[in-house]
Amino acid sequence: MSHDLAVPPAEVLVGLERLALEVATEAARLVEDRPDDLGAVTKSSATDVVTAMDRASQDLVRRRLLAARPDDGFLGEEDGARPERPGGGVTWVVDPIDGTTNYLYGIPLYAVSVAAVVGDPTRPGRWRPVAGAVVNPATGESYAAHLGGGARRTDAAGRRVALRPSAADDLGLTLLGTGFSYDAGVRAWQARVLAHVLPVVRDIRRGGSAALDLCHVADGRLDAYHERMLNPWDLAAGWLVATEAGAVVGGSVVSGGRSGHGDPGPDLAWACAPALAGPFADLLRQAYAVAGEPPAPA
Ligand code: LIP
Repeated sequence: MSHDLAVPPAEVLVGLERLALEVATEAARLVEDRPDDLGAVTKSSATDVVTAMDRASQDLVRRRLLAARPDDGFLGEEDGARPERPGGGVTWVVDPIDGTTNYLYGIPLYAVSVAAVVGDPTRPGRWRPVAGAVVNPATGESYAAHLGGGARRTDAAGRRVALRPSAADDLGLTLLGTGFSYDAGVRAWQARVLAHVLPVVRDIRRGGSAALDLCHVADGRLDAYHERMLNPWDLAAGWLVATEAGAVVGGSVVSGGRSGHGDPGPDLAWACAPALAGPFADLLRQAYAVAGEPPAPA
């Protein structure tokens, strides 16, 4: 993977967003044409599932992206990683179906997430998204953004809106998204964090797709979101959509004293309406302190 954080020029970013949206939309159509037998098998645990459609979606996305930009790098959830070649410029970070459990159960909250990033997405804090798209095949809604270009949502009827996060400024009225690990030990720790946070906020929503949760902070359907143990492909495109919409996106809150909020990563990814940033980061810091040292996944 590249270590270069140089951002391509604006006209290239516009093209990267267009390509991400086009390919994610094509993969979403494939995913929605679901077979009777999804060919589901398990990965890191009995509940961590991958289906034949995850793999088919990733194969399509990888093939179309590298046909269009043969020197770019690729990092997908379902294997197939390839480093960027000289002259490539970006690495594509792809979750072919984010929210696979929802897809398996037929719950319409899953998405194809495609992001172009600079830097090395395998090294937390050493990369950033510069263009991306998140497409929900079940609703036909798509989210897209590029660095410095704002964020947009287009519905199934083709109506497009510019995205803004909510105006929420009171934790007690905050609708908070979150998610939980496939690892039971990590979930037990996450339950301790939730026990601290839940009485403070309005309510929580566990949507099941980090990419859509981040997009829902961008469009105001959630006031805030946090989750631990996310992979780069879960968060890359949603991170950019939320940031470009004007939400605040951050990472680990336990290493206090650092300026700013840091980058989202496996330790912690969070996003919120701008007026909530200070109190929400403090709440997470307190909750993590109360929950104690998080366990490594088994
Ligand atoms: C999912 C994430 C979600 C998390 C789930 C799962 P996947 O990704 O998007 O936020 O809570 O446990 O990791 O596995 O469906 O691509």
